[in-house]
Amino acid sequence: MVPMPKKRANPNILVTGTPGVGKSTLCRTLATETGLNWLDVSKLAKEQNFLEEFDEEYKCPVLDEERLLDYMEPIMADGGNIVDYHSSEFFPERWFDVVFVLRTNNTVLYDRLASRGYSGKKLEDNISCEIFQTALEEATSSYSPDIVVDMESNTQQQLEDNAICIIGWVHWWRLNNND
Ligand code: DAT
Repeated sequence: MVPMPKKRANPNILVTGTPGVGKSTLCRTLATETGLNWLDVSKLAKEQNFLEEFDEEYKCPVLDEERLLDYMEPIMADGGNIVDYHSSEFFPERWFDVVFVLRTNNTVLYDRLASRGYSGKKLEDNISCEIFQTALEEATSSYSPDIVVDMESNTQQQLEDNAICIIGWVHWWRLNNND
């Protein structure tokens, strides 16, 4: 049964994009500046044991989406969360008030992922995803285009500008959604 939506005092935000585009770096600042709860889904899945068998081809564990969603449902119903994940299509559309998609220039992203220790197919696949704008397409096909915002995340200046923009949006949302 789909739970009834209830009025929330704080928004739920999704920050998505290819690994390495700067989601965690941005979310950390946003959580500090807004007091919203940063939910790093990869970390949560590890901590709560929502990872199933290991995918040898992609060299990563497979996520048990159903258990993850059940766990997140009451947290999201309360509002006030910044969800940080590289994929966006399996979350219920009703959870989010806004979706930010970070994007990074391919050569910049290549260097960031290489210095994180990515190599071979894993590195190439992530760069291809960024070239083909997979995260942006996934977000625009899963959520209303009105709430999907595309942001460049190549430089420190852009990181700061993006943070200021999102913090401003949170203030705006609070003003418009609280009596
Ligand atoms: P993600 O959470 O999307 O995987 P991250 O926040 O861990 O990415 O960032 C990856 C690396 O890139 C990290 O060393 C910080 C750096 N970085 C992130 N955003 C940046 C930006 N806009 N400009 C310069 N460096 C950035």
